[in-house]
Formats: sequence, structure tokens, C-alpha cells
Amino acid sequence: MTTNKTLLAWVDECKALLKPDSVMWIDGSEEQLNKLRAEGEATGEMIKLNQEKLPGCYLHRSAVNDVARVEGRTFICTEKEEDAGPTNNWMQTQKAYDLLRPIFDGAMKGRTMYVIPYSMGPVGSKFSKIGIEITDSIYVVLSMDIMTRIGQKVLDVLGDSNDWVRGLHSKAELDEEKRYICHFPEDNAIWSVNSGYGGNVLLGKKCFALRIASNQGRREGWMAEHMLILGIEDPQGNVSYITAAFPSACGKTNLAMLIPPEVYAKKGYKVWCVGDDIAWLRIGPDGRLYAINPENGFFGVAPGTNAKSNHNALESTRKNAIFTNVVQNLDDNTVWWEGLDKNPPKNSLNWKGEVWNGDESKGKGAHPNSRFTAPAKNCPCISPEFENADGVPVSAILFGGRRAKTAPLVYQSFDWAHGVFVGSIMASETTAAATGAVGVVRRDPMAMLPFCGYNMGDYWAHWLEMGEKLGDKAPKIFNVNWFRTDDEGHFIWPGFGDNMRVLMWMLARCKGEVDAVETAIGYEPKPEDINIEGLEDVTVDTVRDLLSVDKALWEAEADGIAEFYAKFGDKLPKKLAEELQGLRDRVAKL
Ligand code: GTP
Ligand code: SPV
Ligand code: MN
Repeated sequence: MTTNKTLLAWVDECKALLKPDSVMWIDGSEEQLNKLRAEGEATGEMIKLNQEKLPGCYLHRSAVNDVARVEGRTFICTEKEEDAGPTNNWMQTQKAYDLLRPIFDGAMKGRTMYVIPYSMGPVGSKFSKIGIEITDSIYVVLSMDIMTRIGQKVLDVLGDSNDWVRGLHSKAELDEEKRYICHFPEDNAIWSVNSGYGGNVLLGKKCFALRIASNQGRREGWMAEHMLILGIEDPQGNVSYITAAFPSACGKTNLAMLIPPEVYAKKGYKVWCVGDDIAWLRIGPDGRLYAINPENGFFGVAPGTNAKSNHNALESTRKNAIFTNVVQNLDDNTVWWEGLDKNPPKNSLNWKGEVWNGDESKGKGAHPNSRFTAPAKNCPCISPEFENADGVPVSAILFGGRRAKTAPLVYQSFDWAHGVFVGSIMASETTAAATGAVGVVRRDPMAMLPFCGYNMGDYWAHWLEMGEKLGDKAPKIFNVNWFRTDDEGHFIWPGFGDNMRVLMWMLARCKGEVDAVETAIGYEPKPEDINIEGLEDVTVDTVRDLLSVDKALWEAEADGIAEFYAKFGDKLPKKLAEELQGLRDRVAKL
């Protein structure tokens, strides 16, 4: 399939280490993939679902101890600790290789070693990057086929080049104590072992497209971000693009595919999804910032996805999708999860494969981090620009998280540098996307805490530099919070499709069509400038309340930021320290 010497040598090396029974190069043909589907079915790794209702769809169950990213066992491996920085787990490069090599040794005995050539971004685009993943998991091969562009065509583009990311994965024994997700940005390599969960093993995604690519972006003058990309088309057919960084399970997939509320739909507005999780951002020939989605599919959160909350995501999963850790309805061999509808199937297995039968006293049917991989082209609102190798021009960048109180519904940064500050101080309640406690507020700068592959202080400096290069062509930066709650803990803002009302204010700001109110934290809308036409439970007073900035909360926030910033020592850009002082001064006057 290839004569690439660097690649052939690496595959031989891996083979010698892993000792598989056989090696299979993935060419991307349906014939080969069908063989693997049948084999996965035979071993029970893949469960074929009802092919009339869900053509091409499969169910997969990961091990019970292996259902989310393991941040505590994820490492950035570099020569110097300061290159990983205070927010990453660090291991010295050689130490990491020495620790992992014995774990990989012989790990594929009795198994097939699959070699998957894949492209992040359209095949052959000058902005795309190539990776090779070695794995012993059929689930990984089939999921990589959905999430990336794979096969012979990628090798053809790679040719004899040595510019590709080496990704080594083995399920090994799925031993939690020996589970490691290690990144070697200095070698463009990833070693992942003892896990079978998507975020740990679909190496093109978080491992390459964020942790390794953030390093490449820093070196080459671009950015790899945990962002959705969407386009809003006005009735005249002009499309404006927005990217948004929200932490894991905080609403990117939902916002990326939103359905405009009636008030906008009837005027002819449309929303197009370019990406739901990762954006690679580059400065284009006209000096503006352009975004591409390096992925080819969605790895979305299942619970809460329904015809009303996210019709487009649900539609995306109706064919050629793989569901992980959801409920299996035994009556018609389909799938179910909490929040799909109010009818938990009476004859069903839970995510672990145990008899559940819709009995909530036995706990949840689907795992809270159960997910689907679905081809992007299934999405009814996929953007016509999805395959555009040059990307789409970005008008606005949003940051946001889950904050019950402090953060208002929306505010705009004073300028780019202040926007970088706003991104750097993001905080959000933790979710089931990673192992550990859920609902604990933690700092998650730019939603990149678990994904920035180098020192976060240098990362902020890179953001500031990009802003200098962009100058007055820089996108405007905003912060949003869909998750403010009332005293009973209910969300005040309706969210989902109605978030478009807030996006429309932002676009009006980008075009200079609407005034704003200057507050201690940034520019806010006048409450009456958020369009609430057609909303039942929201009044102008509700919006005013959602926009309030509380002095005591923001004083405490500033203290929290100072404490967080202190970890970075002299890696903290001076500009951000000044921004923090500016915030303190303004809050003091409230
Ligand atoms: P990752 O794939 O983990 O990076 O997550 P994501 O950011 O794509 O998250 P996703 O869109 O899947 O959101 C997951 C959770 O957020 C679900 O429980 C949704 O119901 C909830 N959610 C999304 N948008 C909103 C919103 O506007 N308001 C409220 N209240 N909840 C929302
Ligand atoms: C996230 O956790 O942010 C995800 C899912 O998008 S995973 O690929 O597991 O990281
Ligand atoms: Mn994500």
C-alpha cells in the first residue's frame, strides 16, 4: 500500500514490540470494513442493530471501568517539565517510553494489528495533517472510519514524507492501573494503552487534533482549539461564521446544530454546522481568521439528545452510526438513552449489558457519558463549506461554560487581549466526559485544560500574538453562559435553539449595528436588545437578571483567577496580569 520508508520501518518496529498474530493495513474499502464489522459482530465487540430502523448502525459497550477520558492518566511527555506546564501531567520523554514499552510488549499476541492511515482535514488539503494509528480494536478502526478520512487515498497523499503523527494504541488488558495516554509532541507521537474509550483511543481526535496539533500550531503560527464552528445565513444568503469553545459536555454539539427559533426561521435565517468539537484556525490571505473542522464525524453525547433539543444530531445517528454505552431495546433491537423520550424500553439491557427493563430503581440505563459516532455528512444542516479546504472566515469567537451564578448570559470583551483574558479565566462545572467528580467548578481556560499540549502560559502568549497579527481583522470575542440557575436550581435561560437570540446580538455587534452597555467585565447588551419574541417564560426583566454582575461574586472570582495565575510564574503573559488588575479596579467601583 505504501513504499514510505519511515512508515514501513515504524510499522515493523511496532510489530516487533506488540507481537500480533497478523497485520492488516486499512485501505478504507467498504469490502474490508464489512469484513471487520462481521468479525466484530462474531466476537461481540460490535452488536448489529435493527437494519431497517437503523441501517448500518452498531452498538458497542466499553469495559465498565473505561467509560470516559482519564485526565489523571493523560501525560504530556517532553524533555523539560516546564514545556508541559502546571496544568498538564508531565513525564520525561525517555522515562515515559521506558514505562510504556513493557506494557506494550506482546500486548497484541493472538490479535490482529490494524494500521490505519488517516487525514485530519480534507485529504490533500494544504491545511490537513496525516496520522497513522496502530490499534488492536475493531471498534477503533470502525470509529476512525466515521470520525476521520481513512485509507489508501491518505497514503497516496503522504507519499514518502516523514511528516505524520505516530499513534500507537492497544487495549492490552484494559487494566486501569496500567492505563496511560501519553503524548510526545517533540516526536509527533502518541502512545495509548489499556483503554477502549473514544477520547482515549480515537487518536485523531483529542490526542492529535488538539494536544499534538496545538504544539504544531504554535510552531507554525496557527491554532488548534476545542471549538465548534457554525454559520448563520441571513435571508439575503450572507453567511457569518462563529466558533465557540465550551468545555466537554457543555453544549458545543447542541449549539453547532441549532434549529433557529420560529421568529428567525420565518424570516429565512438558517444555521449551518461546520464542526462540533475541534477547529483549526489560520490567518488567510486576506488577513482574516479562517476555521476548518479537521474531523469527519461527530462523537456526541447521547443523553439529552432528542428530537426537540437537537433534532439534527439525532438525525445524524439514524444510519451508519456507532453507539457506545447506551440502552439496547430488545423488542426491536434499537437504542435508547435518558432524555431521548419518556418511554424507557420495558424489555432492555442497560449500558453494561445487564437486564434493565426500564427500571429506574436499577440506576440509569445509559451511561451519562454514553456517546455516538456519526458521519458528518448525515447531518441535515451540515454546511456546504464542510469540505472547503480553505476553511470559513470567523466573525466571532465565543467562550462559555457551566456557571450557576457568576457569569452573565453574554458579554463582549473590550478588545482581543481582553478577550484572551476572558478565555483564560473560563471556569465550568465538571461533567461526566472525564472520570472524577461531576459538578465541581474548575478553571478550564479556553475549554483547553485537558487538551492543551504545552505550557498554558505559552499558549496564552500564542493567542496574544495571533491577535497582534490579525490586528483590526481579528474576530470579536464574547463570553456566554446558558447555565445560570434560579434559587431552586432551575436553568433560567431556555437554551438550545433559543441561544440563537444571543448569537444574533453578537453578529449585530460585529457589524456595528447595535450599542452595548459598558460594565466592569465587558460590554453587555441592553436587556431589550436580546430578541425574546415568542418566548413564554422570559421577560426583559429575566434578561436583565441574567445579565447582572454581582460585586461579591466577581471579587471572589478575581481572587480565584489570581490563585490560578500564580501557578504559571513568569510564564504568565504580563498583559494578562494587567487585565486581571483592570478587572479588580473596575469591580471595586461597582
Ligand atoms: P463534548 O463532545 O464533550 O466536547 O461536549 P459538547 O460541548 O459537544 O456538549 P453537548 O452539546 O453534547 O452538550 C451536552 C450537555 O449539555 C447535554 O446534557 C445537553 O442537554 C446540555 N446542553 C446543551 N446546550 C444546552 C443549553 O443551551 N442549555 C442547557 N440548559 N443545557 C444544554
Ligand atoms: C470531550 O470530552 O470533550 C469529547 C469527547 O469531545 S472525547 O473524545 O472523549 O474527548
Ligand atoms: Mn470535546
